[in-house]
Amino acid sequence: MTQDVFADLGRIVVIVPTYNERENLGRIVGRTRSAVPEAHILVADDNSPDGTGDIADDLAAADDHVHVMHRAGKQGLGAAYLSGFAWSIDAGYDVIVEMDADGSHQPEQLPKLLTALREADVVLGSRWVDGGSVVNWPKHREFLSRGGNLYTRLMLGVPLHDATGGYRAFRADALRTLDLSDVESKGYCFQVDMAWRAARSGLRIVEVPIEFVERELGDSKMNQKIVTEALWRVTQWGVADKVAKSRRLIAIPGRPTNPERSS
Ligand SMILES: Nc1nc2c(ncn2[C@@H]2O[C@H](COP(=O)(O)OP(=O)(O)O)[C@@H](O)[C@H]2O)c(=O)[nH]1
Ligand SMILES: [Mg+2]
Repeated sequence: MTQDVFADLGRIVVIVPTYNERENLGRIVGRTRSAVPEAHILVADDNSPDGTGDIADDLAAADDHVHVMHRAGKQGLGAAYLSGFAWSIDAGYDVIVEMDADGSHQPEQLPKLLTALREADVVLGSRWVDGGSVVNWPKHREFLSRGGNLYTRLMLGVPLHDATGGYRAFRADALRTLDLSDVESKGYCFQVDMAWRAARSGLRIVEVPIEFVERELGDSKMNQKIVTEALWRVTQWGVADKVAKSRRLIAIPGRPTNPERSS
Protein backbone atom coordinates (compact mmCIF):
# COMPACT_ATOMS: atom_id res chain seq x y z
CA MET A 1 0.00 0.00 0.00
CA THR A 2 1.21 3.51 -0.80
CA GLN A 3 2.29 5.36 2.32
CA ASP A 4 1.74 8.99 3.15
CA VAL A 5 -0.99 9.77 0.62
CA PHE A 6 -2.09 12.54 2.98
CA ALA A 7 1.35 13.88 3.87
CA ASP A 8 0.21 17.33 2.67
CA LEU A 9 -2.29 17.44 5.56
CA GLY A 10 0.42 16.85 8.15
CA ARG A 11 0.27 14.39 11.04
CA ILE A 12 -3.06 12.63 11.51
CA VAL A 13 -4.55 11.12 14.67
CA VAL A 14 -7.80 9.16 14.88
CA ILE A 15 -9.43 9.33 18.31
CA VAL A 16 -11.45 6.22 19.15
CA PRO A 17 -13.51 6.60 22.35
CA THR A 18 -14.25 3.29 24.03
CA TYR A 19 -16.50 1.95 26.71
CA ASN A 20 -16.79 -1.84 26.75
CA GLU A 21 -15.61 -2.47 23.19
CA ARG A 22 -13.35 -5.48 23.74
CA GLU A 23 -14.78 -7.41 20.78
CA ASN A 24 -14.41 -4.42 18.46
CA LEU A 25 -11.19 -2.61 19.34
CA GLY A 26 -8.63 -4.89 17.67
CA ARG A 27 -10.61 -4.97 14.45
CA ILE A 28 -11.15 -1.22 14.22
CA VAL A 29 -7.51 -0.48 14.97
CA GLY A 30 -6.36 -3.00 12.36
CA ARG A 31 -8.74 -1.69 9.71
CA THR A 32 -7.72 1.91 10.38
CA ARG A 33 -4.00 1.08 10.22
CA SER A 34 -4.58 -0.61 6.83
CA ALA A 35 -6.83 2.10 5.41
CA VAL A 36 -4.55 5.04 6.27
CA PRO A 37 -1.17 3.64 7.36
CA GLU A 38 0.30 7.03 8.22
CA ALA A 39 -2.48 7.84 10.71
CA HIS A 40 -1.94 7.41 14.43
CA ILE A 41 -4.72 6.18 16.72
CA LEU A 42 -5.58 7.38 20.22
CA VAL A 43 -7.87 5.07 22.15
CA ALA A 44 -9.70 7.10 24.84
CA ASP A 45 -10.96 4.47 27.25
CA ASP A 46 -13.18 5.26 30.24
CA ASN A 47 -11.84 2.42 32.41
CA SER A 48 -14.11 -0.10 30.68
CA PRO A 49 -15.08 -2.92 33.06
CA ASP A 50 -14.70 -5.45 30.22
CA GLY A 51 -10.95 -4.85 29.94
CA THR A 52 -10.93 -2.81 26.71
CA GLY A 53 -8.16 -0.69 28.27
CA ASP A 54 -5.85 -3.72 28.60
CA ILE A 55 -6.47 -4.67 24.98
CA ALA A 56 -5.64 -1.08 24.00
CA ASP A 57 -2.39 -1.32 25.98
CA ASP A 58 -1.45 -4.53 24.14
CA LEU A 59 -2.17 -2.92 20.78
CA ALA A 60 -0.09 0.14 21.75
CA ALA A 61 2.81 -2.04 22.90
CA ALA A 62 2.87 -3.76 19.51
CA ASP A 63 2.52 -0.65 17.32
CA ASP A 64 4.10 2.78 17.77
CA HIS A 65 1.18 4.37 15.88
CA VAL A 66 -1.28 3.36 18.63
CA HIS A 67 -1.66 5.35 21.86
CA VAL A 68 -3.94 4.96 24.85
CA MET A 69 -5.56 7.45 27.18
CA HIS A 70 -6.85 5.78 30.34
CA ARG A 71 -9.60 7.81 31.92
CA ALA A 72 -10.93 7.41 35.43
CA GLY A 73 -14.43 6.19 34.59
CA LYS A 74 -17.44 6.62 32.35
CA GLN A 75 -17.79 10.36 31.87
CA GLY A 76 -19.51 10.49 28.51
CA LEU A 77 -18.44 10.79 24.90
CA GLY A 78 -18.04 14.58 25.02
CA ALA A 79 -15.61 14.49 27.93
CA ALA A 80 -13.58 11.70 26.29
CA TYR A 81 -13.27 13.68 23.05
CA LEU A 82 -12.33 16.92 24.82
CA SER A 83 -9.44 15.16 26.57
CA GLY A 84 -8.51 13.48 23.30
CA PHE A 85 -8.48 16.83 21.47
CA ALA A 86 -6.28 18.41 24.16
CA TRP A 87 -3.85 15.45 24.06
CA SER A 88 -3.72 15.52 20.24
CA ILE A 89 -3.13 19.27 20.01
CA ASP A 90 -0.46 19.01 22.68
CA ALA A 91 1.23 16.21 20.78
CA GLY A 92 1.36 18.39 17.66
CA TYR A 93 -1.06 16.55 15.35
CA ASP A 94 -2.38 18.57 12.41
CA VAL A 95 -5.52 16.55 11.71
CA ILE A 96 -7.80 15.12 14.38
CA VAL A 97 -10.39 12.50 13.44
CA GLU A 98 -13.33 11.18 15.48
CA MET A 99 -14.31 7.55 14.89
CA ASP A 100 -16.53 5.10 16.82
CA ALA A 101 -14.95 1.81 17.91
CA ASP A 102 -17.81 -0.44 16.84
CA GLY A 103 -17.29 -0.44 13.06
CA SER A 104 -20.19 1.90 12.30
CA HIS A 105 -17.69 4.40 10.93
CA GLN A 106 -15.82 2.44 8.29
CA PRO A 107 -12.08 3.13 8.31
CA GLU A 108 -12.10 2.39 4.55
CA GLN A 109 -14.06 5.65 4.11
CA LEU A 110 -11.51 7.72 6.03
CA PRO A 111 -9.56 8.62 2.84
CA LYS A 112 -12.75 10.23 1.55
CA LEU A 113 -13.02 12.42 4.65
CA LEU A 114 -9.35 13.34 4.52
CA THR A 115 -9.55 14.20 0.82
CA ALA A 116 -12.43 16.58 1.55
CA LEU A 117 -10.43 18.15 4.40
CA ARG A 118 -7.99 19.51 1.83
CA GLU A 119 -10.67 22.10 1.00
CA ALA A 120 -12.22 22.45 4.46
CA ASP A 121 -11.59 23.05 8.16
CA VAL A 122 -14.09 20.44 9.32
CA VAL A 123 -15.47 17.41 7.46
CA LEU A 124 -18.61 15.69 8.69
CA GLY A 125 -19.35 12.13 7.59
CA SER A 126 -23.04 12.38 6.76
CA ARG A 127 -25.71 9.70 6.63
CA TRP A 128 -28.37 12.10 5.44
CA VAL A 129 -26.95 13.64 2.27
CA ASP A 130 -27.20 12.15 -1.24
CA GLY A 131 -25.09 9.02 -1.33
CA GLY A 132 -25.16 8.59 2.45
CA SER A 133 -26.89 5.58 4.02
CA VAL A 134 -27.40 3.43 7.09
CA VAL A 135 -27.15 -0.36 7.17
CA ASN A 136 -28.97 -2.57 9.70
CA TRP A 137 -30.04 0.38 11.80
CA PRO A 138 -33.26 -0.20 13.71
CA LYS A 139 -36.10 2.02 12.44
CA HIS A 140 -36.41 3.82 15.79
CA ARG A 141 -32.75 4.88 15.64
CA GLU A 142 -33.16 6.19 12.09
CA PHE A 143 -36.25 8.12 13.18
CA LEU A 144 -34.38 9.58 16.16
CA SER A 145 -31.43 10.63 14.02
CA ARG A 146 -33.47 12.14 11.19
CA GLY A 147 -35.79 13.87 13.69
CA GLY A 148 -32.88 15.11 15.80
CA ASN A 149 -31.19 16.57 12.75
CA LEU A 150 -34.36 18.27 11.53
CA TYR A 151 -34.93 19.76 14.99
CA THR A 152 -31.30 20.92 15.14
CA ARG A 153 -31.60 22.62 11.74
CA LEU A 154 -34.81 24.39 12.77
CA MET A 155 -33.60 25.44 16.24
CA LEU A 156 -30.04 26.44 15.40
CA GLY A 157 -30.44 27.43 11.76
CA VAL A 158 -27.35 25.51 10.67
CA PRO A 159 -27.64 24.14 7.14
CA LEU A 160 -26.14 20.76 8.09
CA HIS A 161 -27.80 17.42 7.35
CA ASP A 162 -25.96 15.32 9.93
CA ALA A 163 -24.97 17.46 12.90
CA THR A 164 -25.37 14.53 15.28
CA GLY A 165 -23.00 12.12 13.54
CA GLY A 166 -19.65 11.24 15.00
CA TYR A 167 -17.40 10.46 12.03
CA ARG A 168 -15.48 13.69 11.56
CA ALA A 169 -12.15 15.22 10.66
CA PHE A 170 -10.89 18.56 11.97
CA ARG A 171 -7.86 20.60 11.14
CA ALA A 172 -6.12 21.10 14.48
CA ASP A 173 -5.55 24.77 13.60
CA ALA A 174 -9.30 25.23 13.21
CA LEU A 175 -10.04 23.36 16.42
CA ARG A 176 -7.58 25.61 18.24
CA THR A 177 -9.59 28.70 17.23
CA LEU A 178 -12.71 27.36 18.99
CA ASP A 179 -13.11 28.12 22.68
CA LEU A 180 -13.90 24.69 24.10
CA SER A 181 -13.44 25.68 27.76
CA ASP A 182 -17.18 26.05 28.34
CA VAL A 183 -18.36 22.88 26.56
CA GLU A 184 -20.71 21.18 29.02
CA SER A 185 -22.25 18.60 26.68
CA LYS A 186 -21.65 15.20 28.18
CA GLY A 187 -23.25 12.76 25.76
CA TYR A 188 -23.76 12.60 22.02
CA CYS A 189 -25.07 16.21 21.85
CA PHE A 190 -21.37 17.03 22.09
CA GLN A 191 -21.40 16.45 18.33
CA VAL A 192 -24.12 19.04 17.77
CA ASP A 193 -22.32 21.41 20.13
CA MET A 194 -19.10 21.10 18.10
CA ALA A 195 -20.85 21.47 14.74
CA TRP A 196 -22.65 24.57 15.94
CA ARG A 197 -19.49 26.13 17.40
CA ALA A 198 -17.71 25.46 14.11
CA ALA A 199 -20.56 26.98 12.08
CA ARG A 200 -20.80 30.10 14.28
CA SER A 201 -17.05 30.62 14.03
CA GLY A 202 -17.27 30.65 10.27
CA LEU A 203 -15.17 27.52 9.77
CA ARG A 204 -15.46 25.83 6.38
CA ILE A 205 -17.62 22.75 7.00
CA VAL A 206 -18.10 20.09 4.34
CA GLU A 207 -20.39 17.07 4.58
CA VAL A 208 -19.37 13.91 2.74
CA PRO A 209 -21.69 10.91 2.37
CA ILE A 210 -20.88 7.86 4.47
CA GLU A 211 -22.37 4.41 4.83
CA PHE A 212 -23.02 3.92 8.55
CA VAL A 213 -23.13 0.24 9.49
CA GLU A 214 -24.79 -0.72 12.78
CA ARG A 215 -22.50 -2.60 15.15
CA GLU A 216 -22.51 -6.41 15.04
CA LEU A 217 -20.74 -6.93 18.38
CA GLY A 218 -21.20 -5.38 21.81
CA ASP A 219 -23.94 -3.06 23.01
CA SER A 220 -24.91 0.49 22.16
CA LYS A 221 -24.33 3.02 24.95
CA MET A 222 -27.16 5.24 23.72
CA ASN A 223 -29.77 5.81 26.43
CA GLN A 224 -32.66 8.04 27.41
CA LYS A 225 -30.41 10.40 29.37
CA ILE A 226 -28.35 11.08 26.26
CA VAL A 227 -31.48 11.87 24.21
CA THR A 228 -32.89 14.12 26.94
CA GLU A 229 -29.64 16.05 27.29
CA ALA A 230 -29.49 16.62 23.54
CA LEU A 231 -33.10 17.79 23.31
CA TRP A 232 -32.73 20.08 26.29
CA ARG A 233 -29.45 21.67 25.22
CA VAL A 234 -30.41 22.18 21.56
CA THR A 235 -33.65 23.83 22.73
CA GLN A 236 -31.75 26.11 25.16
CA TRP A 237 -29.17 27.10 22.54
CA GLY A 238 -31.84 27.71 19.90
CA VAL A 239 -34.00 29.88 22.17
CA ALA A 240 -31.01 31.88 23.41
CA ASP A 241 -29.85 32.40 19.83
CA LYS A 242 -33.28 33.56 18.66
CA VAL A 243 -33.60 35.97 21.61
CA ALA A 244 -30.15 37.40 20.91
CA LYS A 245 -30.99 37.85 17.22
CA SER A 246 -34.30 39.59 17.92
CA ARG A 247 -32.55 41.90 20.45
CA ARG A 248 -30.08 42.89 17.75
CA LEU A 249 -32.96 43.53 15.32
CA ILE A 250 -34.78 45.94 17.67
CA ALA A 251 -31.65 47.69 18.94
CA ILE A 252 -31.63 51.43 18.12
CA PRO A 253 -28.16 52.83 17.45
CA GLY A 254 -26.96 55.01 20.31
CA ARG A 255 -29.67 53.75 22.62
CA PRO A 256 -29.24 51.15 25.39
CA THR A 257 -30.33 47.71 24.17
CA ASN A 258 -31.72 46.64 27.55
CA PRO A 259 -35.49 47.26 27.14
CA GLU A 260 -35.98 47.80 30.88
CA ARG A 261 -33.68 50.80 30.79
CA SER A 262 -34.78 52.38 27.52
CA SER A 263 -38.04 54.08 28.56
N1 LIG B 1 -14.74 6.87 26.37
C1 LIG B 1 -16.06 6.76 26.21
N2 LIG B 1 -16.57 6.25 25.06
C2 LIG B 1 -17.91 6.17 24.94
C3 LIG B 1 -18.82 6.58 25.95
N3 LIG B 1 -20.09 6.38 25.49
C4 LIG B 1 -19.97 5.84 24.27
N4 LIG B 1 -18.67 5.70 23.92
C5 LIG B 1 -18.09 5.21 22.65
O1 LIG B 1 -18.64 6.00 21.63
C6 LIG B 1 -18.84 5.24 20.45
C7 LIG B 1 -20.30 5.31 20.03
O2 LIG B 1 -21.10 4.65 20.98
P1 LIG B 1 -22.25 3.60 20.59
O3 LIG B 1 -22.61 2.90 21.83
O4 LIG B 1 -21.81 2.76 19.45
O5 LIG B 1 -23.44 4.56 20.18
P2 LIG B 1 -24.48 4.38 18.99
O6 LIG B 1 -23.70 4.07 17.76
O7 LIG B 1 -25.17 5.72 18.93
O8 LIG B 1 -25.39 3.28 19.38
C8 LIG B 1 -18.36 3.84 20.78
O9 LIG B 1 -17.03 3.71 20.37
C9 LIG B 1 -18.48 3.78 22.31
O10 LIG B 1 -17.63 2.83 22.90
C10 LIG B 1 -18.25 7.13 27.15
O11 LIG B 1 -18.94 7.52 28.09
N5 LIG B 1 -16.89 7.18 27.23
MG1 LIG C 1 -22.46 2.53 17.56
